[in-house]
This record gives sequence, C-alpha cells and structure tokens, in this order.
Amino acid sequence: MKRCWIWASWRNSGLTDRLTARRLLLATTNQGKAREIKKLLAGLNFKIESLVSYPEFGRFQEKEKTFEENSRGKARFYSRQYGGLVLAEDSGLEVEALDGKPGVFSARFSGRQATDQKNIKKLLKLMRPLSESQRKARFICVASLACRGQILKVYRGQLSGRIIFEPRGQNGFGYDPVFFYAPLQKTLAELTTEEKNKISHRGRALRKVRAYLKKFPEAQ
Ligand code: ITT
Repeated sequence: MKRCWIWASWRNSGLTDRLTARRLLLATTNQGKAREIKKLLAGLNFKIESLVSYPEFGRFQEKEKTFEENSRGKARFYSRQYGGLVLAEDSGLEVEALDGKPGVFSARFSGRQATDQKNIKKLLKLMRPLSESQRKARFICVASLACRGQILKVYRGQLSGRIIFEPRGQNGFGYDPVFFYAPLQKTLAELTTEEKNKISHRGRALRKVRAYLKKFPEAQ
C-alpha cells in the first residue's frame, strides 16, 4: 500500500509544527462519542481535529446494513477530502429479543427527528412485555482508520449487558441510561467517562486504534 505521509501543513502553524506534527480527523458529529474518543486518544503525538472545522466536507449518508460497512464508508468519504488520517466509527445497540434492533438504526430509531430521549422511550415501550432474562443487549463499535480514500485498519469492540425498565443516571449519551452493566451494578449513565471507557465497546476498539497510532507511520 502507498505510504500515507501526513506530515502536516495545517493552517497557522509554524515551521516546526509543519515538520513534526501529524493530523487526525475525528469524523463524528456526535459530541458524546467525540468526548470519549478524545480521552481515549489523549497524549498521542497527533493534532486531533473535528468535523466542526470542516463544514465544506458535507455529511456522509449511512445506508449500509452492517456497522463495519458504515464505518469503512464514513472513514473513506472524509479521508478523500482531508490531508491526514481519518478516524470514523459506527456503533449501536443490539437487543437479542428484538433480532438485533435497533442495530445500525440506533441513532435514528425514533425517526427523522430522533433524540436520545425519544429513542429510549421507543425502546422501553417495545420491550415492556419482556422479562429480565429476555432483556440481553450489547453495544458494538467498529472503528476505521483511513487515509486518502484507503482503509488502513478496522477494529471492533463490544460490551454485553441488559436493558432495564426505567432510565438511571445522568452521564454519557444515547442509550446509556437504560444499559445496565452487571459487573459494576450500574447503568453506563451512572459511570464517569473514564469508568465507561475502561469497559465500553468504544474503549475496547479505541485502545487498539491507540496502539496502532503510537507506532504510526512505522506500523503501515
Ligand atoms: P456520527 O455518524 O456522526 O459518528 P451518529 O450518532 O449518527 O454520529 P452512529 O450512526 O454510529 O453515529 O450511531 C450511533 C448511535 O448508537 C448513537 O447515536 C447512540 O444512539 C448509540 N450508541 C452508540 N454508542 C453508544 C454509547 O456508548 N452509549 C449509548 N448509546 C450509544
């Protein structure tokens, strides 16, 4: 594969920065994800940028049936427009008794005007008849790194738990208030970002991304 040199020449940087710094675009519009990912990648020798600085890139339309296809598509789409490394991830919740729903539709489960609250409300309503033993669920995260339209690496992480009957906790985002993690006897929304990152699907996938980036570009 063609080597992907990303010694940056980003705006307003000095000569030293241009020669030594490396850029990584976090390709997500979800502030909850971005907060967790920034902590998981803290301290690496990369300038981490966000899509907020690049409104001209437009928005990738997720149309695929799997997390991996969406994740790869998102990473490729933004990396064709960005002169550096791109990290995209597709993630979501799969409920066993609902045949894996909401799955890739997790963000828009309650329709076009979906919010976290509306998604949770719809999920709890659908699951109301289900007993405790029928409430098994898992979060999936597929993280992809790309450069100039080519995928470099794809990593996966998952977390098993169950959906409770009423939301609990104020932290996190998405379905965190209804996702109960038995080993800690808490929902993910009752954990701090650091505690959640230690065990979460995203934490598991991003620690592999981190190990790869630590060795980059030698790792290619
Ligand atoms: P980007 O595509 O811009 O990254 P998005 O929110 O649309 O943002 P996804 O398509 O990957 O991203 O959908 C992820 C959804 O899955 C997210 O909006 C939540 O509803 C749910 N989700 C994923 N990870 C979660 C987590 O750690 N905690 C709670 N809910 C999560």
